[in-house]
Amino acid sequence: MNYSALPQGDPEVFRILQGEYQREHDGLELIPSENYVSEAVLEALGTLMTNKYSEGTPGRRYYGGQTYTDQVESLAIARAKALFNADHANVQPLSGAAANLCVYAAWLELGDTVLAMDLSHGGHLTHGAPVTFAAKAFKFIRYKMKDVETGEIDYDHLERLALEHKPKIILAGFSAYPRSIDYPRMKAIADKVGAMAMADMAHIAGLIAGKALPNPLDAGFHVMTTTTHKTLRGPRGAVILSRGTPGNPLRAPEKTLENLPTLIDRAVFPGLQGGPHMNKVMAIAVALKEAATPAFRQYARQVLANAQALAAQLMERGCKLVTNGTDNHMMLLDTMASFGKTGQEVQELLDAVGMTLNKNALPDDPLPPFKASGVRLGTPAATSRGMKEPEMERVAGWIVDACQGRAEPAQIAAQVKALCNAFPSPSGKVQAG
Ligand code: DSN
Repeated sequence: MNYSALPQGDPEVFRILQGEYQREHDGLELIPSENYVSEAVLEALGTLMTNKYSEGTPGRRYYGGQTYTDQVESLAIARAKALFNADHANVQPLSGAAANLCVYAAWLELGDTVLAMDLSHGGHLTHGAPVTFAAKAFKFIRYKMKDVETGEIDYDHLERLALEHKPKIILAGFSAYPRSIDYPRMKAIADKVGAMAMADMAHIAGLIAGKALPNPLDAGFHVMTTTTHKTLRGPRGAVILSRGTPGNPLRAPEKTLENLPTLIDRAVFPGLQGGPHMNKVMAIAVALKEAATPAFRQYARQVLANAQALAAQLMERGCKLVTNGTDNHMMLLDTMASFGKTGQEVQELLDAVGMTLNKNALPDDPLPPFKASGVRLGTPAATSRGMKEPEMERVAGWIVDACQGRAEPAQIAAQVKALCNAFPSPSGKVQAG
């Protein structure tokens, strides 16, 4: 994009933007939750829609002047519903954490129980980690993998926990789990104990939209939350999708599964948020249109193919992956077992040669999270640049060479930069002029 007002108005900020552009242009992004938005999404995000307050929902706002906010939010809602086969979508949550809290607030009373994946087995902080406010407000019970060598969730134990604790929500979802989830089995357990079935699909929403992975809503889940900026390739934001009958959010409905859409709308506003960010809603609408194209389906398939290739190449070079592979876009590399180095050490080593990933606790990790015994890496961003299996083979080689000290860091860094420059980011350039 060409910038004219910013370089003149605030050269200090523009220099920082140029620095980030260069970092993204020259570096290989392997953090599995990051991606690149298109220039169309970027343009929508940087519009004057940011000027407008629009508390409420389309057609039922508290302030005047809502002709165009209503149009754009209605468009985003319709696109989200069509893409994910949902009865209702709320596109206002400011982030994934806010979206999850809104669902808890919509359905639970203080002290109610949620059954969710253990943080150290791949669950997310917002699924009840003790440091969160949600963990003070609600009671979280945790399920785990049965066997970390296969990654299969222990569904029998999950069912026993559900029967014992009678949770109000059974939550499927993760931020560091490389395997598939048996949604029909989890939904059947939720039905058995009268729980709401909720899926947090933040990491794989783009792969669901691209029909490369199954949709929990098709398996009967009642609610699905997702961020919009990971595999979905939109701006930073979130969407709550649900089954049920959307009603008038100005009236408090009975707490029934049928009323979930209205309960969720009321939990978002006025329950937990104020005015939505309409420039972001506009950018989400653009990203959802892109995600409905055949090209995006091809992208989703290639993300998985690249992850398979990267995992296979790493294991061929002697690396230990948690669960010995992946079914999705990410993998967890056991850096202690593979290189005798902590996750933090490997993160820093690879940062120095232009490859970005994140240290990550492994299942029941004895090390503290700031050191960790592994790293988490994935293929969504590299695939957005057009990289395919041959590039994944080179990436695996550089990771192992850098961690084993088999090549000069400067030499690896030069190769990483040359590869990245040959596959430009879809977010375009940052230029003054
Ligand atoms: N920070 C996101 C991730 O990396 O998985 C989730 O919050």
